[in-house]
Amino acid sequence: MILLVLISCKKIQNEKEVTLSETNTIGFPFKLPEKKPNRAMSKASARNYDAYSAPRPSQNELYSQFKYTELKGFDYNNDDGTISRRDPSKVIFANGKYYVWYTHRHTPTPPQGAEKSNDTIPSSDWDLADIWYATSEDGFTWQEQGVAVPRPPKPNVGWRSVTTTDILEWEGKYYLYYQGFMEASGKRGDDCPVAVSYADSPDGPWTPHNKIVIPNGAEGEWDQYSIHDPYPLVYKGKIYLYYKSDFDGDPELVRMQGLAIADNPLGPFTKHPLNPVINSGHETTLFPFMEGIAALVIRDGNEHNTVQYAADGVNFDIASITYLMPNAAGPYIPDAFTNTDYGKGITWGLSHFTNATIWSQNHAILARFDCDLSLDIHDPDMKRAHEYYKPEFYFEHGLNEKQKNRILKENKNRE
Ligand code: AAL
Repeated sequence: MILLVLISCKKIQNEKEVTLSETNTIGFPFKLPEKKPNRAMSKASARNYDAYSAPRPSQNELYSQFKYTELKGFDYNNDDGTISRRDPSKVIFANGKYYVWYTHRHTPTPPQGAEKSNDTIPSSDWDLADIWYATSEDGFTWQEQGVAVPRPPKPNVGWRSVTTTDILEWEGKYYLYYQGFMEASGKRGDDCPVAVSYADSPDGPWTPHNKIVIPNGAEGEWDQYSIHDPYPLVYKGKIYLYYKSDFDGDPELVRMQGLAIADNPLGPFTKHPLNPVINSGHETTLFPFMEGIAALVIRDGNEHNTVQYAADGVNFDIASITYLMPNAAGPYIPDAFTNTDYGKGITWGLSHFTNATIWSQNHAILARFDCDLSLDIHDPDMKRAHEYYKPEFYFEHGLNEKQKNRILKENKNRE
């Protein structure tokens, strides 16, 4: 009986498929239809209309290339690894200039790993760090202003290192969220909760709240150890704070992103029951877009190198696939805190390059990225779906010794 139904369904299905495809009496049109044509379509042809806001990347508002500019104004002590600047916040415009905050490490030596670390020797590039800030007239040349949030005295949250900060403007006051380390990163993983400091002016002074505002998850939960890259936006009249966590344990950490929501910058924050809401990516970068939230999902996970979109700020889909995405991007988002119901998107920001020279001088540098993920501009030179890399660029990404030996062995076995 069951077999009969299956055969008849298959038959119906086959019949249906047969009949549908039979409707395609002519081939797919030469001129790419702007709208989804009413014809039988393969999954891929249908997806080109269902999954993207336009059938061409050049017309897809959430597709962009990324262009990079070296910044002026930051000294890295001849790149000897003793000075590092990384994980920039979102850029804001206030008092007629741009502001950015970032992790600043100035230590006697480059990072030496958890074993060799001590009160002055850093374990990692973001160990023994404080949060500094800089301002700029044009976003290319920056004036470093100095420390904004120093490490608090022991045993306050963040006494070992305060890093990876991001800014929120709420009811005329400013809030800096940051990772607060209570031990050298790497001793027991990159474990830390999130803390916050507040001020009436972007120039400070900043008052530490000295309490954990985004706690680690319960034992056994995905975010039980690390709450990283706190990233607040104002959305639907509330604070939507996205964050990353590293889980599943070493050696191959899994990175995903979650959401915590609050009505007050000092909390309580409620973690969204559907967390994680983004299944890939590393540092968090998101912005209001149309009635929803868009996200840059950079490295790590099946959906790395994608721009994603959630019309509700929670359920993200891939909106485009791109490349050379900015690491730890802090965009300039004019409507990040305006509680907009129709976000306009982004065109530039700051990002970082880690291990800017060699591991023995391990340090990171800040850089500027530009893109066209904005409804207000249309820059065709940002919307090309290909880059012509020189052979050297590919040969730089060469085989390692282990791979070469494997191939040599395979060749030997073939003889
Ligand atoms: C970055 C961020 C967090 C991590 C470390 C410093 O990429 O994800 O800040 O803790 O790496």
